[in-house]
Amino acid sequence: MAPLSKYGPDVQRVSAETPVEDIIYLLKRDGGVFIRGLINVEDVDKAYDECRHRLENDVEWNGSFFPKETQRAPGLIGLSPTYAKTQMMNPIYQKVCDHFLTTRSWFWWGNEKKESVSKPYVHSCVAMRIGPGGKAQPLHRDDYISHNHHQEIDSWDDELDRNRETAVGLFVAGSKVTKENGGTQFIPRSHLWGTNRTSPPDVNDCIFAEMDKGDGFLMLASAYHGGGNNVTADEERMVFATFAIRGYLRQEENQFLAVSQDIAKGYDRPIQVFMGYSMSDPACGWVEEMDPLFVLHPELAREAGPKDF
Ligand SMILES: O=C(O)CCC(=O)C(=O)O
Ligand SMILES: [Fe+2]
Repeated sequence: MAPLSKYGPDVQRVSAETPVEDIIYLLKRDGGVFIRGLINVEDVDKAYDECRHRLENDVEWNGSFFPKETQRAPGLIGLSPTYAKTQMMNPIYQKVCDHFLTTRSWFWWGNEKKESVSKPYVHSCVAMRIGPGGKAQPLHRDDYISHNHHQEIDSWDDELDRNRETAVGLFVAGSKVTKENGGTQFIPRSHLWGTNRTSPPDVNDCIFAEMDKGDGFLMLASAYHGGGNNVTADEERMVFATFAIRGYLRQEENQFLAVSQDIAKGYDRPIQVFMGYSMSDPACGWVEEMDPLFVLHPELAREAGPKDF
């Protein structure tokens, strides 16, 4: 990975017009990058309206991962078509996920050498609103969910690290997000750390994901981070969080149960595929030995019919 000298050493804030290659470079270097104005403010407001009822009727979390002041709205695909279309399917996010999370492997099939390509799909989609007084989350790596175990590295190597990440996150600001109202705490370059470090992640090493409404923060799931402290008297910090994962790993949020088939049927094909109504090649995800897309589109059964993987 050749360094791009136009970028200073800090975690960068780039515009949505930045070439995606640069964004990928910055993620490999720093583990996270801010994209200013990633999502139209009107679309963010609409997505907020579509999930507000769920947020406001949330059940208090029992444990330390979320403070009682944080209200969540999981299952965003079922709640907010605007979120699904404008955030989860955002073209920059999709390209970044394709880059980090597509798995290519070859294997013998008798005498034949076969290659399989498994594409990423959605892992979880949750809106999180931290209310006044909410305490910071423990710093964590989101890929602990997938038992990802890391070797310590000095810098990213395109060949050696092609399968390093299991998931990629996108946080979109649904309100102004500041250090004071609970902006995500994030340790730059901690995606390079080994799992077996003997000291815990230190909040003094964090930067804060301060954003205007509609800005995005892309983050590799191996980077240490956590929701921040909301020390304000009256501000709510609203963020939409999307994660995508390699196609052969289990989704964090089970989209087949979280989103009704009727709602899934109403979405267009790329969203259905990204939700998991698709095969992870060569052979994960089938139903009746067929591509699961046929469940939403029975007319595809003949075309999808049982065949070699
Ligand atoms: O609320 C945030 O800023 C981060 C949330 C988070 O890291 C998580 O829920 O895993
Ligand atoms: Fe997290």
